[in-house]
Amino acid sequence: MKRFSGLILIGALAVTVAACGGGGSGGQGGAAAGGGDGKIVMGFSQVGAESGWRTANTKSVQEAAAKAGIELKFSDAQQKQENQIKAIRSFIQQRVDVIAFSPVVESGWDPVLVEAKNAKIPVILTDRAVDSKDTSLYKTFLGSDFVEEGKKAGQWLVEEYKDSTETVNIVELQGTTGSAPANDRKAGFAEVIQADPKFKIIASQTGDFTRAKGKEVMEAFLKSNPDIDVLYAHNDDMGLGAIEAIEGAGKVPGKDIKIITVDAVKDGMQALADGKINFIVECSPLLGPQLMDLAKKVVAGEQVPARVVTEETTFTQEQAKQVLSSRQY
Ligand code: GYE
Repeated sequence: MKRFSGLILIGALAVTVAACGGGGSGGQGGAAAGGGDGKIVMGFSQVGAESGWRTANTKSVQEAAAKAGIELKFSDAQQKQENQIKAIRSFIQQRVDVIAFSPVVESGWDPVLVEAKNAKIPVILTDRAVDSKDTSLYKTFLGSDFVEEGKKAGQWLVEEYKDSTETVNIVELQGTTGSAPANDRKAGFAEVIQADPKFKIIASQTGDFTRAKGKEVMEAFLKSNPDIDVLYAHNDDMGLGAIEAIEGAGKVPGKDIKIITVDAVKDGMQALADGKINFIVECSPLLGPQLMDLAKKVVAGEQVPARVVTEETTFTQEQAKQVLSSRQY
């Protein structure tokens, strides 16, 4: 799928030479890997493996690439922006056909995106957005509407306490600091609950989207706040960690402290069906098939929509019981 250029010829020659020499490690660059067989080569920089959502997302991307006949160069950034920037630079050097990545935080991407643009390699944002003013730095953004997710969490809470006049003390476990889902889920939730002054966020801190950090921060919340009514966790994993902390403090999750989370991964849905979580806003990690479709179009030079939003729902405890066995992740 490469444009013709002297470089490609040299690349092809290099592969031939390597193959003749009995090398053929398969770890060559885009031109080499894609050389001859017309296969699209995608460089994908994943955030990490911080949550059940992320694991399901990685699986979806890998399976969809294999199914679509796209060669995937997968790189795990271990939640570090510098690792993602390094991976993207390496994809540019390897001259892959398309770069897709899920930016760990929103800011600070312009320089490396300009490098990709100058190298004429199209970029697709997957799952999370960047805050670059120049939207020509990427072709499209595929992922959820995180503000909407935060709003849905807030709307459930408003409904749940509609007959109560007492203060509702809320603690919030935020996702990774500076990430789009943390920023947006916080904003959407705040926007909805601020309409009624009885809702008070008495503590809000990051749990980095992990179970371990969710537990640790919830333990601290419980120590300094004896009167917590509600926990809003930006993902299931932090909520599940917090449940351990709540039980450890001798309280009953789902009853003494009501819990709202986002994602709807298996373990979260199980806890919801078991009555330990009260409400989950779904965020689908199954972005692989749509990503591969978009990649094919972008590489072929076709127009794609600037934004592709994933369709999602919400789950109550009753609904979780009904759908649990048929969940894919
Ligand atoms: O909600 C969380 C994960 O970016 C939507 O990242 C994703 C979020 C997801 O770690 O569990």
